[in-house]
Amino acid sequence: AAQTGDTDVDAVVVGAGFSGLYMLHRLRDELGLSVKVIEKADDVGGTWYWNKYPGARCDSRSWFYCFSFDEEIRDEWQYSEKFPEQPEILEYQRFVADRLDLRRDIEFNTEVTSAAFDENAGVWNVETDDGSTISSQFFVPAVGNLSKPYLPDFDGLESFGGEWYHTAKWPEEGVDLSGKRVGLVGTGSTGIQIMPRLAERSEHLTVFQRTPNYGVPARNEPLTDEEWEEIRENYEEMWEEAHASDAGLGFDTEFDSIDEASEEEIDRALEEGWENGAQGLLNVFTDVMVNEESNERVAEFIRSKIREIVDDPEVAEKLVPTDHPYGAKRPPLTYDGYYEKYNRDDVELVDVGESPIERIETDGIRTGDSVHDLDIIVFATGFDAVTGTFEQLNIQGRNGIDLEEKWDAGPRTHLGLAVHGFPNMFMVTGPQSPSVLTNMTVAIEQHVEWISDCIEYMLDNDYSFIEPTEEAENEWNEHNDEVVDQTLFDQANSWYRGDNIPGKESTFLIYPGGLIAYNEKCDEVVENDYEGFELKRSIESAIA
Ligand code: NA7
Repeated sequence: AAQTGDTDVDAVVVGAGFSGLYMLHRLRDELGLSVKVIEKADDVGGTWYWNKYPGARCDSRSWFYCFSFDEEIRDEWQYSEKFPEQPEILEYQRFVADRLDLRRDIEFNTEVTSAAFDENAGVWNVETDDGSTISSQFFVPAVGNLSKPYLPDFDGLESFGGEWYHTAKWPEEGVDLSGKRVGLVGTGSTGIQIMPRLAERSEHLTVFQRTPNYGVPARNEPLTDEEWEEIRENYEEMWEEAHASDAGLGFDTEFDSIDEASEEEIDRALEEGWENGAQGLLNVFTDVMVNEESNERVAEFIRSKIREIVDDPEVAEKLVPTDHPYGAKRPPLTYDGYYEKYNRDDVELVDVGESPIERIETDGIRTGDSVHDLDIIVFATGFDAVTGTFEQLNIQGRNGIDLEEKWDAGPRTHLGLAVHGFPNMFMVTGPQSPSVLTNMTVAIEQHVEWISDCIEYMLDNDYSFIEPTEEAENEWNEHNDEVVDQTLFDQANSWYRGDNIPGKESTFLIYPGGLIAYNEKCDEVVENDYEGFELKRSIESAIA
């Protein structure tokens, strides 16, 4: 084996969410490496540890929002609903961690403050907030895509007389909303999930919406034992289908394009999609994200549904999205009657697209001439997504190359897995990989397996260092640009492109070609002996 020798462990993994847990299992239990996972929180769970806000749920169907790699674990777990709620997903990860005895190699309550590659010794030095440094041969940030919360820099927030919370840092003990006038800022997937709970539990709710979104009902429901029996009977094939599908959920689309069907057939498919819930409406036309006409047909259908549900026509018009194509911003699913809640007398919608939030005052939020009096403000204002999560680790590669600087004009990676200048660093669901455009657990399994197979190949062939070439990285970048140019994604200001963060370069952060094309590309690289990567046996040759 070609381990570099003088290191504390063979691999340091950052994060104990889905990615870090499976990475630890593969490297430790399949390859026999020594691994240390460093986790900021006091438990496993990642995204599902932090996002404890009421109504937090996964928009992927539950039987696919878990691991498939271990048949026993797969068949033993049973989610209680079609779309799992946060506490249950957290419970699932705890179950996996215990079953695979993962906790003993996880250092909880510890934050990585920096990670630097020492090109003289050929090792990674990972510093943590307790003042210690761990050295390792491999460095694997498995930090998810949405782990750096974003709070806009509102003037006057410190003068607010009430309480305020960001949804991604919701307190463990919850928030007492009874009798309170609550303000909700943001109507992305998170705002849409929490809104009905806030409406039900508070005295009065004011929703501050900047951009209306295309909410489609999830049609969440409990899953019975009989339904689970049926799932388990077909689980193997279902998983095969999910792994071989573009979004990791095994859906078939109804029509290739808008011209392929009659008006009646399309109406029927749209109605069915709406009634069936889930991501049904994304699957009516194969070309929904590349053909404006197909897209507009779906968008117009959703607008008509919002107008049907919301009683007050003025409120309905504010909720109807017209500024961007369907799916160009992350299309949210709605739960607990989201649009219906706007028919309540104690719910008010404020259009801050028209009249922006000017400042926060002692009594509440000021927009234009009026102050909206509030006791509690809930910020569902999102994340510095995809790149932000990796950049916050302060990663330095060879010769002090800083990852954040390197990505200043947008991320540069090979396959979203590795970065030129950063030997032996592997990212799980990094920028320019399919990640959040797919069902994350499927994307994670593919990535973790690719990474551990690569490390196994290195050990078997006496290689100590691996790094993608600059040329391969440039090609991957160009390919990403080419694919995204064919889509409608550039017609929205979205976190997919970093547009939500002031000063962040606007560039598409995720591989937009789907899992099928992506997996083929990853397999091809392996078949061609890690084409696009340089493999080295000594540090001298690695930094030459
Ligand atoms: P998102 O999707 O980034 O949503 C953030 C929301 O906050 C969105 O409605 C924003 O409006 C709004 N926002 C952000 N800044 C402001 C200011 N300054 N004033 C008013 N409104 C503002 O984050 P989520 O947490 O909902 O979802 C993230 C992902 O998690 C989700 O897509 C799933 O993949 C899971 P905007 O649309 O920018 O006008």
